[in-house]
Amino acid sequence: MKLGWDIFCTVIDNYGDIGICWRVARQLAHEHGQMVRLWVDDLASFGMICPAIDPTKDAQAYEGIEIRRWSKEMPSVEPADVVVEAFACRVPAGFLQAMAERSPRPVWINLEYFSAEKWVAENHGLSSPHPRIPLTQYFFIPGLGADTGGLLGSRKEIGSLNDFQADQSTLKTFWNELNVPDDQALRISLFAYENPAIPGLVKALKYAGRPVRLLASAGKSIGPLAQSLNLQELRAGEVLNHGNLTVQVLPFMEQGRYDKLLWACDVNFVRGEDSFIRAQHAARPLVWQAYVQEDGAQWPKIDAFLENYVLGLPDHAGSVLREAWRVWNAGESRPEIWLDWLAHLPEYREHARQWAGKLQTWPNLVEELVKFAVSKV
Ligand code: TRH
Repeated sequence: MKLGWDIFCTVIDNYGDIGICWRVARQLAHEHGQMVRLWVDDLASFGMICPAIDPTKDAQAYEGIEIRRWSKEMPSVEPADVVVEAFACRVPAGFLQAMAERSPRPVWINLEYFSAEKWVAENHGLSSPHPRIPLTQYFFIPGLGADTGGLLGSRKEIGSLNDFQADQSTLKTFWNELNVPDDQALRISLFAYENPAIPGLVKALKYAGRPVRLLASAGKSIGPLAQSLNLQELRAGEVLNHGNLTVQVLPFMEQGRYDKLLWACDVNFVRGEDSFIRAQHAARPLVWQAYVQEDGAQWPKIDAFLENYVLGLPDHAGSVLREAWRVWNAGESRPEIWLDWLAHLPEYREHARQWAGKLQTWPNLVEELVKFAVSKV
């Protein structure tokens, strides 16, 4: 069933909010034939992950999706069949009124952040009637396993991952384009916040006993990375050699290319929400830095995820992984933990492969969204 969708996205901070909305929009349009209009309040951030859009335009179309600047003065438009407020952002009062007056009324969805916590299955799909207007909103919550909103990931893109990872000539071209030599070094991508744990990791990588190339994305992690190399600053394109460790700073790149970086690397350090989910699909060992929330609300999320993720790992490998993730999220500079963790990489690699396979058997976020919307229109 072809439905029209209005997706509203406010960029609170960083790139995850628009990163997720852009994926949802593309998968809806390209894999489910849906008509999507994406409203974004910060087109400059959008332009970072999708340089093909023009951040100065109020309205444009790209990849079959209508992209609209969401500013205070919202034009008067007829709401679509489905209205998605991403991450509890709020549509303007006038638009809400237009939704109430529309016949039939749109399916109104609040798309929440992912969590592996148990409350997700209990709350996913619940409805919340508006106190004054005749509209009901539904909570759509991504999570792990049945009874949740599932995990975000284009079936088409994930389907091409195995071929990409197995095709030496594709990989070679990919690395060439990033000026990364075709050598035997362990390639580790680094996308993190200003994490004080970085110096401890860098120290351990210097003593890893094998060549390592740390591919750091330009952005927040560069300060502590420079500090760990006794430098004032580091710029995109710089390559520094410290014995067995080479540090290379990558420019911030188009989203699809960043996904491929995760597929191509041996290990991925990721953050927030979207890169975290991408790294799980990439079937490679990962370390996650959660977005810090008030009152340490990120810790139950980290624990709940690890509770699921370490299942099936041998006891010692599992506890080393837990400790490494704890240290990384607590911002502790502890080289010895990383040396232990490096020793377990072959087990983590096999485990990551199995985990990625398991994800494919769980609900797919956009497929669930479509089913849900169709059941309510
Ligand atoms: O940027 P983030 O820290 O976003 C976070 C989270 O979404 C968090 O949940 C939210 O509350 C907070 O923002 C406000 O990390 P995340 O989620 O991984 O999003 C990064 C996006 O940027 C993702 O779509 C991948 C993309 N990206 C690129 O397109 N190119 C790049 O070079 C890199 C490094 C990332």
